Formats: sequence, structure tokens, C-alpha cells
Amino acid sequence: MEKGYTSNARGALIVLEGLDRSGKTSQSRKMQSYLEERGFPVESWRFPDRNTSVGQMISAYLTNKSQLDDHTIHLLFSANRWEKRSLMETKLRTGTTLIVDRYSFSGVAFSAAKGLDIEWCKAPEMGLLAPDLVVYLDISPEKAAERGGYGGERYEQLEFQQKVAQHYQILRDGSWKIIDASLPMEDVEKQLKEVVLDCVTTCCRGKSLAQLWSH
Ligand code: DGP
Repeated sequence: MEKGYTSNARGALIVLEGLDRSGKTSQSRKMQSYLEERGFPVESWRFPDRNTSVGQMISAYLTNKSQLDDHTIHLLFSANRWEKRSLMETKLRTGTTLIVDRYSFSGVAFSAAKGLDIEWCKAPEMGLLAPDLVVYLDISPEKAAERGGYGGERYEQLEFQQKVAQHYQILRDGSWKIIDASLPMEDVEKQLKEVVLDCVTTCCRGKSLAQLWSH
């Protein structure tokens, strides 16, 4: 074990958030390779996880194959995170860092953008694991829309993304790292590497795991 690392060493829970087309998916892959090259056990996850049965219901909704009440789909997105919670905890406690593309903040920002109450939206997320780092890839909805267009899923519309951006603003706190995602990809990557490595190192030194939105 490297000097300074304790027996409480664990993996870091790193969450990437941002609007659709902000570059989260490409950057998660880059961060995974970066950490692997440095010898850290790491996995790339994403929510929604469309592989589970709940995830398939979410996918049908997003691709407009099914209609669901706004509260119902909100709870399904949350259930999709809950069904992965215990595996997530096991991975972290056994030393694997998780780079997660979207998490509870997407859950709240997207549903609140439809007009649901923020506190109501947060409630089912309480008790999920708290990220050690949230990175927000900041891009204007207009710029994001210019990036090769949207794929045609339910939320991929400029007006809706503008509302989502406003709700991300409300959710942000001082612990979030905000990276200008309109910069060239290499510049975004460079800034991400710094904050990610710093976070992984802190968790290796035994930072304890916390829960989301517990008062
Ligand atoms: P993605 O696979 O990252 O492209 O996400 C699919 C879409 O679902 C995207 O428009 C963002 C949205 N989304 C992701 N997580 C949640 C969530 O928890 N709740 C809601 N309402 N929407 C979400």
C-alpha cells in the first residue's frame, strides 16, 4: 500500500452532471482510462441504468413508447438508483472508484423542470450514497443544442433543457466543481483529471462514506 493510504482506503464516488450533450459520457470514459492507467481500480456507471427491468420501463418512457405520470417516472428513476445502491457501496468499500454519469441531481433537476416540488423530488433520494465529488459540465442550453443535434428522446428539447439548467443552478452548492464544457474537449479533460485525482487520493486516505441529503 502506498504511503499515506490507510486500511480504510476506499474507492471514490464521482458524479458527472450536466445538460444533455454537455460531454459527460465521453469525459467519463476518459476519466476511467486515466485512473486505470494510474493503477486505480475503477468502473464507469451511468444512470438511468437501462439494463434492469426498472431501467427498461424508463427507457420506454424516454423513447416515447410509453406514457407515465410525472411523479411515477420520477420514482422509477429513483428506484433505478436504489436498486444499485448496495452494489455501489460494496464496490466503493472494496476499493473501486465509480465514475457515474448522472445521479440524483439529474433526478431532481429534470423532474423539477416539469414543475414538481423540489423537496418532494429530493425525498426519495435521501439515504443514497453521497458523492465524494460532483462535477458539473457547464454549457448553455443553446450551445448544447448546436452540438450535433439531439437524438429525439423525450427531454431533448431546447426549451426544456433551459428549465433543467435553471434547476441545476438551484441545486448547486459550494462543493460542486464547475467546468466550462464549451471549452475544447482536451481542456475540459485536463481540468477534470485534476479534481478527479485529488478526490480519489482523499478517499484512499480513508474519508468516510456519507449519505445524500441527510440532515
Ligand atoms: P442519458 O442516458 O444520460 O442520456 O439520460 C437519459 C435522459 O433522462 C436525459 O434526458 C436525462 C434524463 N434523466 C436522467 N436521469 C434522470 C432522472 O433521475 N430523472 C429524470 N426525470 N430524468 C432523468
